[in-house]
Amino acid sequence: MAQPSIVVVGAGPAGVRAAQTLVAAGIRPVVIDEGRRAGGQIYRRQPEGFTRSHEALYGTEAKRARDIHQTFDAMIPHIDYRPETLVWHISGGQVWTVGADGAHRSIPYDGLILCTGATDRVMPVKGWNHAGTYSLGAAQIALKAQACAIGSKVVFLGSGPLLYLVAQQYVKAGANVAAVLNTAPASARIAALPRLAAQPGALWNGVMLTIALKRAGVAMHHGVTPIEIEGDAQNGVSAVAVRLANGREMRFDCDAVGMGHHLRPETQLADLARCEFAFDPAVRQWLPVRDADGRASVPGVYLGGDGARILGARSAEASGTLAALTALGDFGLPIVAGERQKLRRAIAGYDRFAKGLAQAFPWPVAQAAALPGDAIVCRCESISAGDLRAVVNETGAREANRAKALSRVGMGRCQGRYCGLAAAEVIAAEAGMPIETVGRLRGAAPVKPVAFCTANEPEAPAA
Ligand SMILES: Cc1cc2nc3c(=O)[nH]c(=O)nc-3n(C[C@H](O)[C@@H](O)[C@H](O)COP(=O)(O)OP(=O)(O)OC[C@H]3O[C@@H](n4cnc5c(N)ncnc54)[C@H](O)[C@@H]3O)c2cc1C
Repeated sequence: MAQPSIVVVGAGPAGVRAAQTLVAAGIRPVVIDEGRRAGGQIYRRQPEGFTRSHEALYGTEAKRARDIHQTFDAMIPHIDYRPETLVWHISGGQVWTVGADGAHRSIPYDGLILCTGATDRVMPVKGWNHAGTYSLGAAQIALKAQACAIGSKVVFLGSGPLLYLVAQQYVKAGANVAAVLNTAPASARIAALPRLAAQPGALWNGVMLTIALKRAGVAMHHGVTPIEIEGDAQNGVSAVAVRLANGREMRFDCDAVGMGHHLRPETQLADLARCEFAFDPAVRQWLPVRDADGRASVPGVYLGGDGARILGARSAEASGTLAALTALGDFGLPIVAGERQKLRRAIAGYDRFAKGLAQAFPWPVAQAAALPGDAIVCRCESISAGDLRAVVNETGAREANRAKALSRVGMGRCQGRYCGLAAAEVIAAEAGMPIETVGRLRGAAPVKPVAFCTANEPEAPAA
């Protein structure tokens, strides 16, 4: 076969390492990323002209960030790099893209390596639709990319490692953090310690974050039950009301909330590529199936990084490399013997740690069942928990896509990225069914909105 044409989607740690592996083997891959600059989420770069150092921006991860950025920059002459380009569909052996210039292209591939990363996993709270409520990731992006805080007095609410990381980044940047409110009980973190010990460095970083927040005098509570994010349409968020683990109710005044419960893989492109999915009870999510070497269930499609399973940035580098090596091997190109085995072993360690994180920061399932009827679940379409429950009870819709069709939950701009998992929990609780029987919202093209004029343009050949 002539040199295979390989497309890598995503230029985060997984995509960068996948592309680097291909380039080292003499392939010139197409690398597509929606972002203006490569780096992905954790190593998100500031726009040109901003001058904060890697150390100021990435703290303990500065060295790795610099390495990823320099590796990518050095690789640009050897790849077909398409920044600010959204892959909005995959079909017929082609990825369909729209670029910042509005141009629409379809790119055929022999091999496709999906390194699409993650988004926040969010459990709704009554009042989270008030202006000033951001996901944790968005709160971090504001700080990392633009040096802006989301408010002048911020409460962080939810669970997961990002809760503490972003709060500490805000403190370090001089922002006023009113409280860190963790829905996970302290006992969960203690029970998870044996698994978390699989990555002692990461565990230590987590401990240091908590110590830094304590030293900064930030109020921190575990095992909280959110009651409401208070506010009004005129002024936005004004406070967060919660029940503490000891049963006492408390209000924390604030003008912004950063909220999230760890992450979910960004799987819509894998879905459009017709990859098989399997339910993972540890995280209560449907994830694309991949074998130990990164192959998806569809020949020629490979999965790397958090887009397949949330295992963190270091694992993303390893699994991106592994996916590319596997693709090379499948195309009959030579690869170093033993390399894949080393990567598989490393990924197994990250996997154990990730299971520890899932145990330490459980998704607050009971919160979905207890959501008041007027609490919004789908912010894009303003669908409340009551609307969704009515559809379940009045129409018998107990499958996620059916409930979507009848209620419009997950039908807006985010295509269910932010509400899909919570909506499934609301349906499962109302119908008294196990969550896996509700299924998952199917990915649909376009995965993100594209302009009508763009979609209507005739197909143009790849540049
Ligand atoms: C908002 C956010 C902040 C995070 N911050 C941290 C942190 O500070 N520390 C930490 O340890 N972990 C953080 N994480 C976890 C983080 O995702 C890492 O585990 C790591 O970045 C994963 O690497 P990756 O290459 O798999 O994905 P990412 O780094 O997420 O890269 C995926 C890339 O794919 C691109 N992409 C996705 N879909 C498409 C599409 N349809 N078309 C074109 N391009 C697409 C995205 O633009 C992105 O650049 C964060 C996650 C999120 C969602």
